[in-house]
Amino acid sequence: MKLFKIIMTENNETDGNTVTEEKVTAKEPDLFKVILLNDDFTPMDFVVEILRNVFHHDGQTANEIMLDVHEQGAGVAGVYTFGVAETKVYIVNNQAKKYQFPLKCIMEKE
Ligand code: TYC
Repeated sequence: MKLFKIIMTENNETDGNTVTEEKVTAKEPDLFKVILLNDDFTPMDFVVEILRNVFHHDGQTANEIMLDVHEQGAGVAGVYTFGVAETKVYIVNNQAKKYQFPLKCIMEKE
């Protein structure tokens, strides 16, 4: 979905008349980082599976991101438009809850 910004400008013509112009410019949508938070209990394999299945990372990248979260406390799983980010956050938190792991996922505007 593309959003558009409409800019109204007023030009003063040489004859003294004023014409109002409408300029339409494309506006890129806001982007949101989907962030995984570390905890001491969620198994590493579970986080890797989440990164593969929900964020479509390959095995090696999923493992690298998981280890980064494990070592740094938090890490970016992906960057998406609002609705996609919101859905992924919901899926991750829902899966964690289902398997009774404390894994938490949040989103943050870029
Ligand atoms: N720290 C967890 C462990 O040692 C692994 C882990 C990684 C948990 C990333 C959450 O987002 C996370 N089992």
